[in-house]
Amino acid sequence: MTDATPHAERPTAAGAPWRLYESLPSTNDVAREWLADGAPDGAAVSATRQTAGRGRQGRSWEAPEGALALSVIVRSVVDGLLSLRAGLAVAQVAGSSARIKWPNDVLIDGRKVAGILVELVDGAAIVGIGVNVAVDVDALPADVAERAGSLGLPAAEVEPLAERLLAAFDAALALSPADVLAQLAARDALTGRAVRWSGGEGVAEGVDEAGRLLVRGDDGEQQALDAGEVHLL
Ligand code: BT5
Repeated sequence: MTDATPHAERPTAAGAPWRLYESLPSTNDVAREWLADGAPDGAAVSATRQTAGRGRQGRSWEAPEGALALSVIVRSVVDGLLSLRAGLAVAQVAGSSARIKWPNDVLIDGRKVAGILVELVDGAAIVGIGVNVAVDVDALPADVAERAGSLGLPAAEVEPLAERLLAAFDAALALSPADVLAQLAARDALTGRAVRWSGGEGVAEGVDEAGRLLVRGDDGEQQALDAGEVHLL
């Protein structure tokens, strides 16, 4: 449980409730409590700083001053493309140079400016999105700073960007799987890159409608791989 109270509460563009906090341990955890309390589809929690942000597989996510941490409760479209739908939304608000690196990163000039963590709870999803909106990358831990980037916006832009991101995510949820994949293809950071998995090596060739990475093995066969099975070479 968190004792924090939002500094503001207002509707998203789609009319769902949105609770805005200054600082939280993790917006995904607050969203999870709200979900258990019956939060409606599209309900959102945001913070401009996180003290215990989570990445995937037990990794941590740094969200110091100038960060946006946003979690959206999704009850309507819970499919294997959710993380990519969120990535498309981030890329749209981050600008034309933003690229999506399957399964959950958004890069600018090869540097990670955003990460996405989708958690499934009782048939609903909590889509957590961390964006370095105004983060001073050099102030991140050295190993993170090495690969991180920032949108380089002023701190006053964090909440306005969150509002645009929520609207873009709503639009991305309305896309058909085929349209998600078409939009991804225009922003895909992985296609053509060499990858390795437990069964072999090959080249990334896009994503399928279940959200799996398509790879062409050195044997000429195409396979679909889940996140966690693949390493970039
Ligand atoms: C992710 O995990 O990229 C998912 C991050 C999701 C964060 C959001 S914020 C809102 C919501 N609430 C939460 O508690 N979490 C979500 P993963 O692919 O496992 O990447 C984690 C790795 O990214 C770390 O091990 C670092 O190497 C790197 N990293 C950590 N903080 C970063 C940052 N601010 N910018 C760029 N890279 C970072």
